[in-house]
Amino acid sequence: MKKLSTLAAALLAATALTGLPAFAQEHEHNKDHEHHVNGDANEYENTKVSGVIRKIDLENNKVTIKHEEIKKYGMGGMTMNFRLKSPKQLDGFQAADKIRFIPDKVDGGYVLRSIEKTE
Ligand SMILES: [Cu+2]
Repeated sequence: MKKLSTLAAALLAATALTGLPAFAQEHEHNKDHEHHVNGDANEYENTKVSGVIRKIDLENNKVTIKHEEIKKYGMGGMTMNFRLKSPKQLDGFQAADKIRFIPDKVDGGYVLRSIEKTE
């Protein structure tokens, strides 16, 4: 009990020092501020992303692509893996091909929705 009252006293002292406005401000937080509606159309949903195929791994159903910025996911340029919907997606493709593709996020992973060669 002694500890508690000491703590309470300390809190009171702190409150007295900082004053109440700190509390008030915190509760004035704007309730309506930016609520994002789920399923809101992402303006980059169908944007094609440029990249270069680094490695094709059909056994594991994935492809490594060095890609430019992916605005849909706020992702900068990097090299990363994408899961294939089907190994056939990469028929006629090989490492070092310059491509344009559309990624999708499925179950926390990235999937290659579509892919085409550039030039
Ligand atoms: Cu990435």
